[in-house]
Amino acid sequence: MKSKFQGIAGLTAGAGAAMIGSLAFAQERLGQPTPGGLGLQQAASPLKHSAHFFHDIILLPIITVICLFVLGLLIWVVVRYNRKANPVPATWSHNTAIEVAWTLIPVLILMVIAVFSFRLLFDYHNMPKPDLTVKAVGYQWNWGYEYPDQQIPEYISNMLPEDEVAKRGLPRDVFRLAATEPMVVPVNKVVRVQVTAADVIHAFALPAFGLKTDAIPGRLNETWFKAEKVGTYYGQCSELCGVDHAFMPIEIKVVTQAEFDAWVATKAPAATPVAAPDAAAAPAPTPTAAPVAAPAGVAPAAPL
Ligand SMILES: [Cu+2]
Repeated sequence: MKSKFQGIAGLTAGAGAAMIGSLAFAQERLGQPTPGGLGLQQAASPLKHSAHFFHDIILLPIITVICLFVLGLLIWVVVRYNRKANPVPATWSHNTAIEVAWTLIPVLILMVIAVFSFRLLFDYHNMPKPDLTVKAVGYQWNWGYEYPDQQIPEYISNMLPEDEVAKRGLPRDVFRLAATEPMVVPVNKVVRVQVTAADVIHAFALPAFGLKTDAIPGRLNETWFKAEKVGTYYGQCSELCGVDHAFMPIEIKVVTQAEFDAWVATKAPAATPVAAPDAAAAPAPTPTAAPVAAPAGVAPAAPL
């Protein structure tokens, strides 16, 4: 029996060490998942810090204490009240004090959780004054990004093919996370993301910023983030949207204000032709020249 307990203790210690090890490793990876990682992704925005606090400081201790308490009760009942230890069971039922306690205590626990949960919800809801607005539109199966204030028309962000990942010198791990053209935003600026979809329901999600907002056709949802560090951050569509749901990643590149301004200049409407959502199916953009006028005296053709 003793060796069994030693085995369980060893397993627990091993799992704990593995957990600490992977958490330490996860620290090295900002903006992307870690193979074998545990817990939430490293935070890179105020909302994600609040989410970490709610999960790590409020929920996890409460869950752990409840699990250990219930486990202790089960073990106590099994050991103390099995047929051998307690051959003649008591015949009473109901205990008012216990029934009041097991109703009130969970209510109090839920109230504590609710207070912190609402505080986090309000953090999401109370967006500070935005410095920048980006419209993200979900399509089957890519994302379109538009910057109305900068006059940047919508451009399409597809999944980066595997050979292109290698060509760009990116680590193999970011295949299916990296995109052909990322969303680009300046660091330490409040970015308002307006989220919608053109066909089915998608979801705009990026763990490091704590983003997860449904993209619903005919509805404009809003979320926000303020990236704290320059870098590349990855997310994915998080609503099962069809056969290529797994292949519409979200890449957000956070740069300095100067780099952002330079990028905006390259994306100015004069420099880049407007990318249609479905470039293959859409007709080529027509030149902005005035429509050809019908020669004088010739009646325009009747519509068919
Ligand atoms: Cu999707």
